[in-house]
Amino acid sequence: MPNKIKKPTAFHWGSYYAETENEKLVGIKPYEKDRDPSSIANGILDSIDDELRIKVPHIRKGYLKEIRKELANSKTSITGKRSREKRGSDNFVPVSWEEAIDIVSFEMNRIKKKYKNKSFYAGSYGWASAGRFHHAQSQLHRFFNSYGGYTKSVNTYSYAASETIMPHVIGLSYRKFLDTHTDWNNIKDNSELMVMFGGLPLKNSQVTSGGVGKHTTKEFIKSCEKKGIKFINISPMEMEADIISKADWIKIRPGTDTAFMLGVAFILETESLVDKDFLNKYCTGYKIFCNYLKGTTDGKAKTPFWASKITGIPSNTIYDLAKQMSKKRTMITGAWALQRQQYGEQSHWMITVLACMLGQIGLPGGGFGLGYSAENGIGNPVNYHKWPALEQFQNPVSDFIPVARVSDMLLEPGKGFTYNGTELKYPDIKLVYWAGGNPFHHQMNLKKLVKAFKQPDSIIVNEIWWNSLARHADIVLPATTSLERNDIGIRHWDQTISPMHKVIEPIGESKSDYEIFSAISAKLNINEKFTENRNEDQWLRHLWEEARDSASQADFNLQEFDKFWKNGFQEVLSPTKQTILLEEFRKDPINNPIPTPSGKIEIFSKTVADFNYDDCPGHPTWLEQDEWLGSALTKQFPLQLISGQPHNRLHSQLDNGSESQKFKINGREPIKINIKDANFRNLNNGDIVEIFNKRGKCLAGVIISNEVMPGIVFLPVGAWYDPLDDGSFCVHGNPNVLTEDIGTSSLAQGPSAHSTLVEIKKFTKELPPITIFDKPNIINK
Ligand SMILES: Nc1nc2c(c(=O)[nH]1)N[C@H]1C(S)=C(S)[C@@H](COP(=O)(O)OP(=O)(O)OC[C@H]3O[C@@H](n4cnc5c(=O)[nH]c(N)nc54)[C@H](O)[C@@H]3O)O[C@H]1N2
Ligand SMILES: Nc1nc2c(c(=O)[nH]1)N[C@H]1C(S)=C(S)[C@@H](COP(=O)(O)OP(=O)(O)OC[C@H]3O[C@@H](n4cnc5c(=O)[nH]c(N)nc54)[C@H](O)[C@@H]3O)O[C@H]1N2
Ligand SMILES: [Mo]
Repeated sequence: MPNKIKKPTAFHWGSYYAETENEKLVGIKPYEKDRDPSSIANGILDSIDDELRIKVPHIRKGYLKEIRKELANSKTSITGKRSREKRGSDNFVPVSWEEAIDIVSFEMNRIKKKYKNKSFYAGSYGWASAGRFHHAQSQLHRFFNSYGGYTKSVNTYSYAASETIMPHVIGLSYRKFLDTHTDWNNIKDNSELMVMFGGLPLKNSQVTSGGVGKHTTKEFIKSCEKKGIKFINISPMEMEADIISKADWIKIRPGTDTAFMLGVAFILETESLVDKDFLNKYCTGYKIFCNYLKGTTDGKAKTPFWASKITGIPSNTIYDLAKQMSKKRTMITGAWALQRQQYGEQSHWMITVLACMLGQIGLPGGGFGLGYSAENGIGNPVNYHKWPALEQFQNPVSDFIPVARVSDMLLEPGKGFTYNGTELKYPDIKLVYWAGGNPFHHQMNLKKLVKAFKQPDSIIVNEIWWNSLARHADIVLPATTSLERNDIGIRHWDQTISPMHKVIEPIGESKSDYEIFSAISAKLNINEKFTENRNEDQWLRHLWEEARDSASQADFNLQEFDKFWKNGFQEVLSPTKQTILLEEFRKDPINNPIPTPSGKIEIFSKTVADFNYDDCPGHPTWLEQDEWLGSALTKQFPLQLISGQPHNRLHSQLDNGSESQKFKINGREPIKINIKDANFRNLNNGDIVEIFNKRGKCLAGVIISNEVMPGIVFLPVGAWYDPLDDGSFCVHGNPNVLTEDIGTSSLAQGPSAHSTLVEIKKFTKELPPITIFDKPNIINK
């Protein structure tokens, strides 16, 4: 009889039972209470022990040769000479853990002595895996803070522009803002109209950072439709949620939402549909904004006709929508994608202003929300609770970068940049340490990143698979997946607590990030500080005890650790009341002011205006992006590329697994294109095309689809970067060879991926092979 065992676990995309037979992973079955489980999990079954797993430490050949020589003569000749040109193309040499740890600690020591801690970059953005303890970034930051600190990164790729501007507008931290979104039950019971900029991308609600217990978003959308709520999708794309909700589709040119909303605002103002009492009592700066709206300040009234020319939407549609919105209990939603573009700050701010003009903020089913369905957690009814996390210690280094500015930092040390009212300089980075993220997936303009990665002396990476990041490193340390270690899955947007059992032994000699940093910290004499003398089991018990303490303070109980571990998934924190964004403020703005300078919602922000940024003025403003469907560049590159999230994986994770691979076309990532644009270019389903602009090109397989409007193509992110030539040509379909690496504005400096124009043609030459799923060249010395 095979020995079949089933154990609970959790991923960002759900809670599951992992099944093993004779200690091999054979199945992944969803948690029985999850009625809408995600199939992303299937991708782990055939990738967990595939030939791309990194099984032992590896060091790039040229680097190893130099550093071995230095180590041998370390008393006489520490030159610090590190050749970098072959990064990304060199052979790799397997080494023992002992030697790898010796080399890492030698290099860290050398750089700390010579250049100080600010020359370490451990901003290391990325989603890593679910689990409170083995969270790669937390481990990395704790490790570096134990060693005197590092240059860090701030904000996210997800919503940098929004998370920087919104605190100026509504005062709340972004975390608090997202936590207190009006919940789906409240929307279902009270809303009449949902006006959605960027729709509700249901494919995205398969995940929540830290994990999902039960997927609920689809059910909520269905029940809202059944209740008779009217949905309007203003987007370049129509997706599953729009079909389920029977949404009307208003096709908008990407990047023009602010102009569209100004057109709506113009009608509200000129037809006296504005809630004046709300604006007086709860907002500041409407008058200044209104001067802009009516054209007093710039000579251009933002009429529906004006908006129509920019957005491509008929003026009467804009007019009708304004009327409808003013008559109904209206929830306005904005996708995060709206602000992942140049001047991305404007659209989310303008959504807030529009909601202020309607005066329904703080009322049941009214107001606005940003990111519904971007993750299952947004608006998921749950009693929010602050859970304990691994202590990361204080970072003594004050240098930081806005996260998406990583290439600029590496390429231009010492150069000045602005961020949220401050003027800063890029530090001179000598060592980059990445754990739990993949910049060769997430960074705009990959050719530039390849160049940037050639700047520092050393690049160290903890990775699971031989993806493009591992191949661009000097030292590659093999990390375990979450199925090869014990952990605890808890997240504040979800009611399910998951014990995450170790299911199989680590593949090869891979180690958890905790074990890796414990080993290095022993060499650096910071082991006690880093580990506090606890092993994995002791840490889990310690964190669980902290969770129990915080639970009892919040008046609920958690079982003792051993029972929790044995009993499996637990449901906690069911909500006692519905959440409405800014409800307390609405009820009593004098006693519950919001923490903006005025205590009110800032339609005009003096703080932002005083920063004097042309690219982010003091109130929401229509600013024309360098690349959009109305720009002169469309003569050369007439299509706008939306590189959104993939439905069948999380970013680049599990792209080597079957769940991602089965959708590839001739091995290439699929690109969606409207029939008109396909016919014009003589393209058919299944053709391989070259997508190109002045920055780069990539190949992809054609899907003709009426989900995308004419003028738009949709190529998901996450195909493992498989470069040819100088790095600007990806034969597999990574859209980030095409995207521009510019900040959203001087304010947030966020990523601007969606502001990208391209052209497409059939690829008629011999297809270059995909090589990223073959092992890199590994030699034995
Ligand atoms: N063009 C374009 N680009 C984009 C976006 C876009 O819309 N368009 N979206 C952006 C957004 S919103 C985001 S959030 C980013 C996402 O970018 P990332 O978060 O960097 O992408 P992931 O593929 O999730 O990378 C996670 C990496 O961690 C590794 N990993 C997983 N678990 C562990 C672990 O326990 N230990 C270690 N050491 N490693 C582990 C995985 O193998 C994987 O390589 O991409 C951004 N990039
Ligand atoms: N399956 C899966 N789910 C994920 C992820 C994943 O990798 N896989 N990643 C997660 C992460 S890290 C994040 S940050 C979220 C991201 O969540 P989002 O940023 O919301 O997701 P996107 O898929 O980039 O875009 C959502 C929609 O916005 C539309 N859109 C793009 N530009 C514009 C515009 O200018 N105007 C209008 N009106 N609409 C526009 C797109 O057509 C798309 O339909 O998703 C999360 N969910
Ligand atoms: Mo994200």
